[in-house]
Amino acid sequence: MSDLQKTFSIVKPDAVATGKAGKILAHLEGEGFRIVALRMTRLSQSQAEGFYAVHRERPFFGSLVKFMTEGPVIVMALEREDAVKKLREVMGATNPANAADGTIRKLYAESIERNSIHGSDAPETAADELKYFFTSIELNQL
Ligand code: 3AN
Repeated sequence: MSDLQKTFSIVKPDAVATGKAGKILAHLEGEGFRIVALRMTRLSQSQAEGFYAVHRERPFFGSLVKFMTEGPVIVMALEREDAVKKLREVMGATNPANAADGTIRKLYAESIERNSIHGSDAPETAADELKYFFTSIELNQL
């Protein structure tokens, strides 16, 4: 049995705006994730640019930042065994057209950009992304 691990997730603006946030949270809890910390917020331009800095040379960067700042999002710290890898499985492929049946993106995403959920892609990324949005007290108090 592996140890509990934390990962970072965002319910993106498309999913919040279309009333899918509750279903996505229920889906995550149903897959064994515990919600450790959660906040509704609206990303500023500089917060979104900083968060997606690894993608700044990609052609879709400007559009991605515009999308991520268009409305409220829900940022979350999630915990379970093997959380980083498991969240990526439960989310499904980046492009919902390629996502497996039953995954969150297959069920709820609109397009490769408006794809309803973010999940950290590796344990090191998860640590950085959790720190970007939450204090150590918020991540450890409950
Ligand atoms: P994932 O979210 O599956 O980790 P990344 O890290 O490659 O995928 O991309 C980050 C975000 O950038 C995606 N969630 C999506 O919103 C957007 N994105 C990725 N690829 C494209 C693309 N080809 N066109 C438009 N947006 C994209």
